[in-house]
Amino acid sequence: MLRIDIITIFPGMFSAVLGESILKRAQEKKLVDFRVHDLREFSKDPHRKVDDRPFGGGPGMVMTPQPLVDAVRKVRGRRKAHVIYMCPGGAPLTQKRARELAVKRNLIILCGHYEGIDERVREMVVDESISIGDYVLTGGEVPAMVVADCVARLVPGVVGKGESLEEESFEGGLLEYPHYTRPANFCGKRVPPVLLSGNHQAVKKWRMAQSVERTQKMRPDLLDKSAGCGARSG
Ligand code: 9WO
Repeated sequence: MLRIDIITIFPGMFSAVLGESILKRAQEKKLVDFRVHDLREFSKDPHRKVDDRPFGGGPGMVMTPQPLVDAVRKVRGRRKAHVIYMCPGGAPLTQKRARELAVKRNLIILCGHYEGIDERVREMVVDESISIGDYVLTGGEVPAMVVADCVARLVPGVVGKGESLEEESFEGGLLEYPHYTRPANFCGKRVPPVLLSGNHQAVKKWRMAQSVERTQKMRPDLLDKSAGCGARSG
């Protein structure tokens, strides 16, 4: 079972995301074990401080190394764990990287705040920094939820039919085709007739063409990549 530990100064932020829907069911089915830890519990400061002023001056505060390093060491225990720091300057999160993370047994995700973390935390306990995009948020918690979600859903059994996983965007290097369901005519907008034809070959061909067209329009960069490994859509 994949265990994901999240170390944060705002543990309450995770209750809704991990307590609903697929991620909740994944825990009930004992497929994934999420554990959220309050960083302040690991501070040796009498006031449970986890930040201090930056050496060399400058604005804001920096997260002190002791609580973070001790939290990782305590949470990790004797387990072999991969420690991730959520940071705009990290390696971009991709579906490929999510797949690689999903086969690990233990992930520990650190959520930063203020101006960031003391550099010695990276040197001592962080294995990898990951970014979910080129923008700066108020903290690492939302990015940590994104990583937890996209990794957990790849654990076998978490998402219903294995089939739907394979057809997901990015898996085959193409964007997903358009989806339609009842009613066949909604506000005068009709479902493409091929989808009502019962001709599975024709449907598959139409969907592939739609995926390629959408990818060309929205994400031509994916086509360059997938051209190298044989593009396939869902
Ligand atoms: C902020 C930042 C800005 C530009 C280049 C590198 C940077 N690193 C950080 C940083 O570590 N910020 C800390 C975590 C403190 C401020 C809130 N934090 C944060 C993480 N904001 N946004 C992210 C984040 C993480 C992953 N993907 C996108 C954004």
